[in-house]
Amino acid sequence: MSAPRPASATELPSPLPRPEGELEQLATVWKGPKGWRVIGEVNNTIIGYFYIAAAFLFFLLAGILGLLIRLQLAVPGNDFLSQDTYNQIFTMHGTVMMFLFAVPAVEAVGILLLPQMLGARDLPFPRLGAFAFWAYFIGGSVFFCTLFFGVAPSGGWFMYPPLTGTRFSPGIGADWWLLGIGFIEISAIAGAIEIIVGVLRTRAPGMTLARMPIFAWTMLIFAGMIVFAFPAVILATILLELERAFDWPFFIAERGGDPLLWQHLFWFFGHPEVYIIFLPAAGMVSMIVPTMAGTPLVGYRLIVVALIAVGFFSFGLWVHHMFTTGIPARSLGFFSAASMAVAIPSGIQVFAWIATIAAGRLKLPVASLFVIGFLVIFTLGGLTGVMVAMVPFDRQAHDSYFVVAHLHYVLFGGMVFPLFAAVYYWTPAFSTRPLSERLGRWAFGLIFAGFNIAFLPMHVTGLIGMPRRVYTYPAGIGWDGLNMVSTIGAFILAAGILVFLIDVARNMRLTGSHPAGDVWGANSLEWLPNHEYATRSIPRVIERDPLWQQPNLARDVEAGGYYLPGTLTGARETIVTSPIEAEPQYLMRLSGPGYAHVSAALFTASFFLLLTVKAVTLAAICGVLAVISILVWMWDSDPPSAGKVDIGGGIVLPTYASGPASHSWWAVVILLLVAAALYLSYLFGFLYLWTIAPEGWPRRSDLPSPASAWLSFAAFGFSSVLLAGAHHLLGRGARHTGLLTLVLLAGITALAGGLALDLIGHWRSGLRPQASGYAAMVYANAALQAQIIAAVVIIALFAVARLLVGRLDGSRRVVFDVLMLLWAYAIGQASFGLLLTHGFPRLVAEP
Ligand SMILES: [Cu+2]
Repeated sequence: MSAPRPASATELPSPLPRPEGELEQLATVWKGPKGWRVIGEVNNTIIGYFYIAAAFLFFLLAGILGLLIRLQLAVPGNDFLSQDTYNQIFTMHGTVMMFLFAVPAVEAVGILLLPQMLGARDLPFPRLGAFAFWAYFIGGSVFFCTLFFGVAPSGGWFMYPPLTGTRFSPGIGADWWLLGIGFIEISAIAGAIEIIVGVLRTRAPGMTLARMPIFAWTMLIFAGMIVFAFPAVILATILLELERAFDWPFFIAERGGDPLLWQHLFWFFGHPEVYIIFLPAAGMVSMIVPTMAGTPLVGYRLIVVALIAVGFFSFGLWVHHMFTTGIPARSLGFFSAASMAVAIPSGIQVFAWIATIAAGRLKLPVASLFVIGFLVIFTLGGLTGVMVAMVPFDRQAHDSYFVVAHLHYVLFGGMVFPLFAAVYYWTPAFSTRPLSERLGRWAFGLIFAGFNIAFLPMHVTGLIGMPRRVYTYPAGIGWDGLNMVSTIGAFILAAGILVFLIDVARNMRLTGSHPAGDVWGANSLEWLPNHEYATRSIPRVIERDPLWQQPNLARDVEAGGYYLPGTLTGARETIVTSPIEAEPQYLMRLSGPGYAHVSAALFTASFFLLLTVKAVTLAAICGVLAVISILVWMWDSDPPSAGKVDIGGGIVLPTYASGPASHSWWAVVILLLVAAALYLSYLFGFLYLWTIAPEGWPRRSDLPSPASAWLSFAAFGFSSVLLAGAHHLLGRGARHTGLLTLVLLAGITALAGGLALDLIGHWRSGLRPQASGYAAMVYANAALQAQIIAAVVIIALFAVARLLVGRLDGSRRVVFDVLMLLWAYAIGQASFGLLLTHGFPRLVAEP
């Protein structure tokens, strides 16, 4: 390790002895429920464990499916699995790995590590994090079980129509995918919102953005990418499900739809998805390498820039998955060049790690071995990536085993190896001892060798012509030996994972109260002494590698010498800081354990799953119960101010914030970005179908009379006047409660009425959603507006209820602020929808 520099002067730590009973009180407030009641726990440490365990379970299950695939392909002409079963198994292998393992596993590591790493007691919305976990776990388990009943989806993990339309996939397998995955994406978005607000607003005082650990940077970018990428696939699943359930022909070419629209929407999500998984894994590597090399990370700022560049550019690459679909040559050139260019910022990171290793002396525990394995395998995957980015090569390799090899090198190398490194590295921060070095070396050796034996030959298998997704092949065309080798490799890989499992099981048996702690001589805050309440006091960060540059930090933090050494309001608390400079702003009170968010997750999952099996009445009941659960959960979530408190070091903070300063306001703004991304995806689809199939579009005489659109506009305008009025009235005090209630109710009525008028106009002009891709898009607009408007109506009624019982007023107003934001957004989006579905067709229509 480089010689620790002395800390520069700060006002902390305070030398005062801490008051009697302070520590006991802190521990009591954070003490979690025991026994079965633990399902109500919301503390990130517990939820993080659950999350990681569940993600790993799905990894094992999908891995077993991979082994079944390899068994079937081991010899030519095999009848071990039937063709239909094989199709379900490879579809579920890909789907579960991507949606139920990779993204949740990364989110899980974030939820577990971020608070400690940032110096927060917990992330800002503990119940939202717990809700995201339960929704994912319940929904994912049911989704996986469809395999046992032979009703799993079988159209491949990217679910291309027309194969997945009702004509070629008549059963409910595709519906499971669409509703199940759409739902699990919602849980990923909930987690992403928590992570963004957590990273930006709950860092320890003094941890400016430039001092933030790289892992936190990558989680921030990860979550930001989820916000913009996932809505595209959510929209795609909504459209395809509408087509399957009600025959709205978005993807049916004969009726003015286009199956390629699915591919665009899917890969607009699917390509960034690769980086969504990879960036946090790279962030983990950027934490492990400096510790193991004993020297600060080389090129911190350059890495941050590279990360942002990768995140940004990855949104401009989706068409490279569609090179063989007849895209115009000019676009091919652009997307080909962009795909090769993204190797540059990715390469910057690789070189920064190599430079860091060269600058220090690398210790080689198992965590480092997995990092080296990652560097080798991911670099190879990157190289084949540059190859398939070239259009002529891709034409040959497309849909062959070459691509299967490439994607496993990128995903397994880029994500699973770093994840194993992370588990070996961070176990002592949470467990009484590190994992076994001896078993770990065996696990690494088997996994590394098995992986390469399984996937390296596949490059050749693909190049000599074996297509992916065939369930068997004839003997004697040169594929037999290679496939057998791949199968043997897969089982060696599985043996390595078994060794790892045995090690983890042995480690978990040794329970004890104190984590082993900083066994590697690390530099970041998660290695401070760690309890249920995180650290005893929240440090002031003055350098980028605090544990190296402030040598007494651990001792002083544990002695309560820094901020918030106890509880000031008797609740779970953490400090909210400013987003860039991390200056303390207010004390946030966090929600404790409860069950409403668990029942919300249960009923939301039931709603989607029952809808799949067409149990509409039951689904509706579950939907209502889900909304009620959410409202119960929200009822206590906006406690009144508890006055000003002294967090130590002479800093006095308020205990309440509203408007743009509050963490809730930030969360809602991010939610609105999600909504806007969803609507932009829709706008893309609408215009795309217009450019592809203008013949399905109406003539001017078929369009609804402009009167209905003007009436809708008037209703939305009236609603916005009432919105402004409500805002004004709340500021004027309690005398106006009755009038305010009236204004709110009239405002949401005008909003919903405007949408109804719009729909009536289209319906009366004779337009039916089944008629054409255009018609289906017009009604899809109404469906999207209805979603947002329903949310506004529910929250408005919730606000009215709080107003009437005195839980909402001019100062205790977070719920009201949330309503205002959503309401204003709903008016904007609905008005835009009018322009799009009434104005635009009129503009382009033939007379
Ligand atoms: Cu891609």
